[in-house]
Amino acid sequence: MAELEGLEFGKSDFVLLDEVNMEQFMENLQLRFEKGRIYTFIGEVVVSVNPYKQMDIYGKVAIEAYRGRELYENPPHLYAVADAAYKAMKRRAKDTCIVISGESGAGKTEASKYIMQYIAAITNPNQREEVESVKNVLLKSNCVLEAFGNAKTNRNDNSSRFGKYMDINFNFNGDPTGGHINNYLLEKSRVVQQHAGERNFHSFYQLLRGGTDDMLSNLHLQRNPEAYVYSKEGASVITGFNDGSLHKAVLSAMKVIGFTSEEISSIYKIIATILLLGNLEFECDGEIVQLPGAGSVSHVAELTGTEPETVSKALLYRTVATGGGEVIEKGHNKLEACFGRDAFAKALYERLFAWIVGRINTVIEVKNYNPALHGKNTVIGVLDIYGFEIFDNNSFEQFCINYCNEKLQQLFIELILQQEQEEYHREGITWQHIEYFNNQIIVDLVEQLHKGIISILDEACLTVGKVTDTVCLETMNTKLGQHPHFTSRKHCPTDKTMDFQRHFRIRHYAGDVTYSIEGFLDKNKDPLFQDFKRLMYNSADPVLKEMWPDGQLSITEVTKRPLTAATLFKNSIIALVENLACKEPYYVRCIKPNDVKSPVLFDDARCRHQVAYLGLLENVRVRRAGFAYRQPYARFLQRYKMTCEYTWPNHLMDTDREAVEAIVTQHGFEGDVAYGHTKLFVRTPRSLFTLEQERAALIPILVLFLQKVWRGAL
Ligand code: AD9
Ligand code: MG
Repeated sequence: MAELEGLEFGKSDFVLLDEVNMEQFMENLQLRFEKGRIYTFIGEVVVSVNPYKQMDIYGKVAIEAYRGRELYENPPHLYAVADAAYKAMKRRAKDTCIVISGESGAGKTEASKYIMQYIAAITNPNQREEVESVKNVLLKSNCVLEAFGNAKTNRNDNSSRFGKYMDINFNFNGDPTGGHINNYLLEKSRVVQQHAGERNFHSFYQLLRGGTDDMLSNLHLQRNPEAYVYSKEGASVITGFNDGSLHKAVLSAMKVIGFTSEEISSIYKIIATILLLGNLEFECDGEIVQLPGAGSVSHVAELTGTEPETVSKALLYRTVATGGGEVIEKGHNKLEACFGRDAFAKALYERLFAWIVGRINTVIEVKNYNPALHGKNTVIGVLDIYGFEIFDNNSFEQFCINYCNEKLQQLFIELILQQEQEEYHREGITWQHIEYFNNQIIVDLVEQLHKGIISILDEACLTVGKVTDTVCLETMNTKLGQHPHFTSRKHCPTDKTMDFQRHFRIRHYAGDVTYSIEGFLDKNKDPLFQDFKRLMYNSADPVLKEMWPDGQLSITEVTKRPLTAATLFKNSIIALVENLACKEPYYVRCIKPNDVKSPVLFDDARCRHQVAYLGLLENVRVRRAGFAYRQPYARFLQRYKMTCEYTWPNHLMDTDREAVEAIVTQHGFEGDVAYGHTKLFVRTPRSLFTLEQERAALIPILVLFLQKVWRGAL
């Protein structure tokens, strides 16, 4: 609370602002940032501003200060939220989740790591070996996933290019027993192409810069990333990471997790294969396309446990089934061959990443858990998913990422704003309605069946014959032209910033984003010739083979059209949101203070924009107008009846509500509560804090008393 920190650091809860308006909010945010107070509460929500410098606030002393304490007892911190989620899980056997949101570079991944470290630090006081090992794997998995799933972008040197949701399971003691990681839409297009100044995934540079000479020579690689088409962009960029030493850290993390040396060797063979594939060039001899670099093909064959001839064949031809059921081989033209090679490289990486996640899951999944023996298995979920992205050129990936952010914002609105207001209404509590923007309309624009953008894309992908990106854009313009969040020629025919042949624009909750339609259909269809799948399925390398089970189908068996990338993503995000919605949510809202990674610059306009679109002001208003805590009368009574002479051990009043009133009156905070139909609402945490303290002081006395009764001493 502000009093704990001193007012020179500003208000530590935005709820305490004199007036809730943008000016005061920004003033407080800036003051706290400049004073090194990067966290501020809005009730139970933590607002975090990326400090862009190491802060001495995460050590053992801090962990001890937050451990087991109530949210409002200490200055705002990620640890306070982590502890609240943990306590709810342990005390009330509630599944909880911590949703970390904010734009790219705002500090989500760092926050998720601190939260996990905190949970690891406060659990397993008895140092039980099996629990320590689970914790170790959970922590080490970050290092591996970041190596393979993160990359330098123009927004963030260590940008997560996949979404991550991690469940940590706990036994009745509150110790971690295992976990599960879900990954969402890895940005695989980065494997073959990066924007100027950006890099491929860290893993490529780590191997090239950190692998031993022997290792690289066995993988037929040169040390220099500039030697490879797929890694040369950004190869010389200094990122502040030491790729070489990180490679060693990743290797050691993989060993701790339990990857065998054969598995680790297969992983790096795949990385090497991808780099070599990228350097393969095709030559045209009339109509016929050839591969002049026979050496590289044999290296690819060696690394993938296949034969050079079959590799060449898969790169140059595709097998097709004719209408009459005949199977023929069709030679590629140069463009098709390049497209096939790149699609193969992307798929290799995507499957490798999914396999790594799956492999970690097999190690951490809860085994032999018997609820009858061990009590209810509870869960804390931590969501660290890519932030809202606006680039100069926004493509299919940004479209998916921003759609995902719309869904999460929708969940936030539903859980924090809407439900809050609806509950007051239901409970008959006087309440002034707060206006906020409900982004459901944008979610519908993207995902609605038959009418939404994803449906239009899918339809274009399924149409036989050549539907081009431009034709698909035309359909969108026709079908969605009237939509208030879809900018088309109809809306602004004179807008010079848009080329209506190539662009469409969505008015997202976080701002307008202009997408370039180019490549949308290919990325959505995500085709990969069956020949590559079969090639990999027939690999002598068991790890690689395991990643390609669909390669066993022959071309005549591949009849069913696979779901498109956008639909698969949509389904996974809907499932994610459903999963989050049934947990008790805790929120960390991250803000990026500037675009130049400066620890001192507070870019007012940039921050103001984020505060606005994250809906933080509405959040404060709802919170301020509302009540911090609420509990059904019976539960409140159960917990605090010992603190009041009229209710202990049992009350004699007509209803639980009356008994609760007696407790409230005895402690003198009548002015701080409201009585709903079924629940008590408490406005400030302080009242509850007093009760908690009193209860905590009484429990040992009570225990002593009961022990004496049992022993017959009384
Ligand atoms: V993205 O959507 O994955 O591109 P994030 O995850 O929001 O993004 P990230 O956590 O990676 O951002 O933070 C970006 C950088 O800011 C980090 O690499 C750190 O250099 C810096 N950062 C963020 N949070 C902290 C912090 N609490 N202390 C110190 C921080 N530095
Ligand atoms: Mg991240």
